[in-house]
Amino acid sequence: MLTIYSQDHRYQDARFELIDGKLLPPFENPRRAEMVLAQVQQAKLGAVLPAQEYGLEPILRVHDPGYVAFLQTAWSEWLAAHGDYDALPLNWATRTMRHDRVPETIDGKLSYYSFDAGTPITAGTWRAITAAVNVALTAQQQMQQGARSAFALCRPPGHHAARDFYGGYCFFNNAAVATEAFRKAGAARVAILDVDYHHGNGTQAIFYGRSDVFFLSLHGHPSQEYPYFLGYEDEVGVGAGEGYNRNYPLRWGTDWASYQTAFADAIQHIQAYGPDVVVVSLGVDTFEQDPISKFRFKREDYCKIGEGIASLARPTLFVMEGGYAVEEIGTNVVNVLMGFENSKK
Ligand code: OKP
Ligand code: ZN
Repeated sequence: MLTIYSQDHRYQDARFELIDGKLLPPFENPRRAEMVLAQVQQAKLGAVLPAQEYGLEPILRVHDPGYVAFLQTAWSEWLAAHGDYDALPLNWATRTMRHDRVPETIDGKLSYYSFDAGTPITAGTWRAITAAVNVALTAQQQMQQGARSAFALCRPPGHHAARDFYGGYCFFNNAAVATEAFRKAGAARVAILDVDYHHGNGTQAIFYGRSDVFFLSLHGHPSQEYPYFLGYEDEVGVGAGEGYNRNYPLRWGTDWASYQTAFADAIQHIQAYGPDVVVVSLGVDTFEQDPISKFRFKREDYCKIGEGIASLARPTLFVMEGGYAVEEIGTNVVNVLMGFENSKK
């Protein structure tokens, strides 16, 4: 399997992350992608190719122009207002407040366009997030040119980012941009399977009213786990999209034995949908040693994820999302990809 990688992910390198009331070294850091790349090379998964440039047009098929423009200048505006510190919002428009006015100042715009305070904007954020999209689009183009599968080693991740807001370490929704590129290239139906520990709220929201993209997610139950306000079972899509969204919220402590029924159900629904392409939002923060998550996956369980996806026998794009047990992240990701490769027919 081909891997697409860009070193420019290193430009997203925050000084700290606000978590559990503490300022800690960021869980979402450059070593994550470096460890995955090292394992891809060690396991001889296949060639590693650099990303091509695609500009803003494919991003604007998913994201709001005002949001994209905000991200492009957010750092310089923050730097001018406050100096060389990571940019973070501190309040949000909750119930009874207005969502129909975009504030003029950088602090107001950070609040308007985000949903958490755990996602710092830094000097290099724009460069890193455009590179991550280009990684996903390069992988998509390789498949358009005939590759049966590819691994987009994106960083930062994307599945929490919606049309016009960021959060959960995510700014541009890499998987959603690749999905729209597949549609533009002629795929009639795309299924997105999100196996990251956290619900892919951004991806769900982007495709919620559509039947041409079927979103399925297995994740920590929103009554216990981030992002808390989306990811319940009764979210089935709306209008033309009704029936094309499926959530499998699972409780803290879920291990492979209690995951596999939901996983098999998701695989069966994807096969019944008959997609031209499967996009996998691949997070390995389901791992038992993950520092911010509460599932109990073991190393070898990741092979079974890959095997289950391979049983679909469809063109498959893997897009990197979360995973914060940095020492093991590469092994776990490569176990999914090798499980897929080794059980292909
Ligand atoms: C991004 B991805 C845990 C706080 C979690 C944000 C997590 C973002 C995960 N106590 N904060 O889905 O891996
Ligand atoms: Zn996650």
